[in-house]
Amino acid sequence: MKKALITGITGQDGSYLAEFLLSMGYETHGLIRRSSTFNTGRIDHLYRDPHDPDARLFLHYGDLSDSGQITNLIYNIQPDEVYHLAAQSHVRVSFDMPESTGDISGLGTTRLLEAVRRSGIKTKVYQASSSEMFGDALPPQNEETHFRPRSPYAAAKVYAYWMTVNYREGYNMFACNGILFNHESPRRGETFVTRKITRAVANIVAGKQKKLYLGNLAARRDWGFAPEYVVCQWLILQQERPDDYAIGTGESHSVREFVEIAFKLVGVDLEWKGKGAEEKGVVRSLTSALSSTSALKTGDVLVEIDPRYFRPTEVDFLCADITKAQKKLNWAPRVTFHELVQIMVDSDMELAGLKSSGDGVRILRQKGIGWIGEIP
Ligand code: NDP
Ligand code: GDR
Repeated sequence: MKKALITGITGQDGSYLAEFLLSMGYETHGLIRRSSTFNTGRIDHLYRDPHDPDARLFLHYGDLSDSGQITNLIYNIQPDEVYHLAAQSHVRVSFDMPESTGDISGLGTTRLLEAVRRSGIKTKVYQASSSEMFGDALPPQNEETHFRPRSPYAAAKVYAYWMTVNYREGYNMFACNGILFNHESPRRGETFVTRKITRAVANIVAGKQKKLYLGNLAARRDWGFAPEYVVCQWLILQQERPDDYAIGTGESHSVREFVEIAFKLVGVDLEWKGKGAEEKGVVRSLTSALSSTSALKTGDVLVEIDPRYFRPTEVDFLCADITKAQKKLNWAPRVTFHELVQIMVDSDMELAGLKSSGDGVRILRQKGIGWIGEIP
């Protein structure tokens, strides 16, 4: 039985990856941080009492700032594969916490690579690199595009990227970078823009929230569906040679488009009024079903700009060129942008206590995305 260690197992990607690796028969270990309240909500459904002879998921306390414990875990577990996903992953927050972001998202990778090197164990390492590293490099971006990081987070990830390449070349380690473009899901953290939008849409329809406050509506991102991307993380480590891959959809959309589609899916047609920080999303019309079941009415202002969400330096336009991944990993995304929004809106409608369209689940069934039956 192969053994894997996932750092960041309690996060969006870590939880889907754990599900995937367990379904592939792996003994799966995860690094978790001690916190004063439970932080394992995304993986609780996978957990079994470790005394259970069939248990294959094991959690270990640790922190990326603690190299002793990381070294310890590598020695004790002797994993075949390490998926290094843990990071301070919020770009806006990295401007408030540049030093600790560098420590965790940058140096954390060095601590892990060094632990693997010193252990002498032939462990393959996946580094969660990011399209944010491209910064203001023109789209489409691929493995050859120069990095021009525009945030403390991106700068830390560029450092981690090069350390991964360095350990591969210097010590002959099987160490790879997946340069993943934005990927989302019902399990996405609530402060990332997609989830913030779908959650707000559902709460506004449910009468639990009045408005959605956002920052830069013009930013364009290449948004894909997270469960499909964790398969790539695994595929990257199954290749004959270690290498780096850009993973995305090859399509880019603005935050504004995401907002419009999400509202449209629940029956709200929005129009935009004003410019810049004064721009507002106003109800142009509602479906008759929605006008009879909610307190919403034409002319309501549902979206406003709050400059607090602007970043000192923004990444304007990301769009992936995935030629290499298509060719070498034989991978292509199946869930489209519109379907992604549908899946997330449906899930948040249900969380808000409302009936969803059911189309999100239908899409997943249709596409045969089976192993993530419990997607939300
Ligand atoms: P999340 O923010 O959902 O998860 C981050 C994980 O890192 C959590 O498990 C968190 O633990 C853990 N973590 C944070 N700080 C530490 C620390 N000091 N020690 C140990 N663990 C820590 O991120 P995603 O799942 O979305 O992303 C996974 C990785 O991929 C990240 O490195 C991210 O930067 C990168 N990435 C993500 C993309 C995306 O679009 N999602 C795109 C490209 C790269 P806790 O639950 O306790 O907070
Ligand atoms: P990003 O994701 O910074 O691309 O990093 P995020 O969803 O935070 O922002 C995407 C774009 O939306 C704009 N935006 C807002 N963002 C947030 N969070 N909140 C708002 O209210 C808001 N309004 C507009 C942002 O300015 C930005 O342009 C994510 C993370 O998962 C990283 O860890 C990962 O590396 C990259 O994706 C690829």
